[in-house]
Amino acid sequence: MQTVPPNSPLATVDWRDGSLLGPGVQQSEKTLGQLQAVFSDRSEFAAMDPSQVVYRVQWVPAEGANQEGGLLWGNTTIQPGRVGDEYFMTHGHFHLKRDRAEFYATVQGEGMLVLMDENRRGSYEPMKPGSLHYINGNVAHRVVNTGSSQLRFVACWPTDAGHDYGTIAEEGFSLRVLCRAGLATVVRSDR
Ligand code: PAN
Ligand code: ZN
Repeated sequence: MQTVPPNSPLATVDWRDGSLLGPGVQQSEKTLGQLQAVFSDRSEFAAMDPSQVVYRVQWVPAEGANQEGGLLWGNTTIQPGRVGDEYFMTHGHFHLKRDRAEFYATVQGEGMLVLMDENRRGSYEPMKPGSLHYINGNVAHRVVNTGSSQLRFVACWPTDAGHDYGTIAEEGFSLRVLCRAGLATVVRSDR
């Protein structure tokens, strides 16, 4: 009988921090300067170094770009920090294909997953190691690092979801997470 050789796994996840290793792994980073539209305190923002990295993303495509029915796997690492009272966070987005859902699961650190539907109804979920979050389609999502160490989470989302950053850059989220008297506090932020 002939033995059957295995295929290689897509990549390796280091479960200590959620990071990805493998030839197909891609990465990007967002600096403070690229997040000008999202922080509310413009004068504090202007005094900070725009080249400072706020978060890094890794992902591995499992199928060709925009493949309907395909999935992507990735992770995000958000540095601790604040612009004035407002914690470092991701830009946040709706998916371009609005009905595409997503999973997030926290590996390290603490934070908030901030959600907003297309009628600007906001909600949020605390993130801590092990917390699993399901993001419905048609819901914008952003992660805020409210802790004093890196916040790291893994994610799985449809290959053809895409990212609509423009709506958030123009209209913002309806909730903001601020440090008030040393505590992470969620406030309304309607425009
Ligand atoms: C995540 C996010 C990642 C970075 O992979 O893209 O956390 O956040 P922004 O895309 O808002 O900058 C995801 O939600 N993908 O769909
Ligand atoms: Zn997403």
